[in-house]
Amino acid sequence: MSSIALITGATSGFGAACARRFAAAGWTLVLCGRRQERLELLRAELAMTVPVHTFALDVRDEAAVNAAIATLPAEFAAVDLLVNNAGLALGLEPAQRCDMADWHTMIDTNIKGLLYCTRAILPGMIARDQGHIVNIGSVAGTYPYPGGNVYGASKAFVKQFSRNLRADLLGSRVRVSNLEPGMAESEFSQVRFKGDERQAAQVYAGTEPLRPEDIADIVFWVATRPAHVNINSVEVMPVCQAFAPFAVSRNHPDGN
Ligand code: NDP
Ligand code: 8X3
Repeated sequence: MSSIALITGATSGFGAACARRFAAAGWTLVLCGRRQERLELLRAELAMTVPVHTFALDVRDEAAVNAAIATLPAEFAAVDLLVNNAGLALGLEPAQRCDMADWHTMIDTNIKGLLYCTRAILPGMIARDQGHIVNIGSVAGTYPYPGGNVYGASKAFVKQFSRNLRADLLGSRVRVSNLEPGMAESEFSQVRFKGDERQAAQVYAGTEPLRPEDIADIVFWVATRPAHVNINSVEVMPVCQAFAPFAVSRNHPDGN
């Protein structure tokens, strides 16, 4: 019997690439996201290869998450791998100018949505003493940058929650990993800049960013280590991205 992967945010970017990567290896797929038509296209593409179950889901809706997981068809119910991928950044303004509604959306999706999915899936994994949760964090959860404010903080939550889950799961065979990518080209920047294609394109101009397929390869590698091996975290950037020195303001009135 093939392993079963449930991937949130499968309608685009990393999630869709993960669906294709795991399908290529024969995994059974449970795919969700809000855009039903994208899910249907993905199912049409992949269901010839592997069993695929799709359902429209907004991960911010706790009751909907619980209902969807509780009513998975029997052949899809024993989820071996949860890829908590659904997430987004909104805006790149300094904190004092941010839209509070954007902050709510990021917290509700990146933090609370991930918690709802995890909490709904975990009891089954514990009961079967088998399973793996791969969370999609970000380098933004470790390294601050201007305008990263709540997005980075939400990914710092994902990082520490992943580690704390490992502490709680000690003694079980359930694994937890946090994947922390840097700049990758997907719909991420179109979402961040609310459909401003020009601003989104500028993020990747003149660079060779990570591709969703690069991330899918890493998720697949993390998920296919021997059962006694837990990859705690993977941080990955494109070669064209690196670190800057600390920023220093030189506006002090007593300065030279
Ligand atoms: P995309 O915008 O291409 O994909 C995001 C996915 O999340 C979509 O499938 C979207 O589906 C889904 N999603 C967003 N909100 C919700 C919601 N409320 N309920 C259900 N699904 C939702 O971006 P990426 O593939 O790049 O991003 C995937 C993850 O990777 C995110 O968590 C992001 O923060 C993270 N990441 C991205 C990086 C990058 O540079 N691209 C780098 C590091 C991390 P739909 O709209 O159909 O609901
Ligand atoms: C996305 C990467 O650097 O745009 O998580 O925040 S970054």
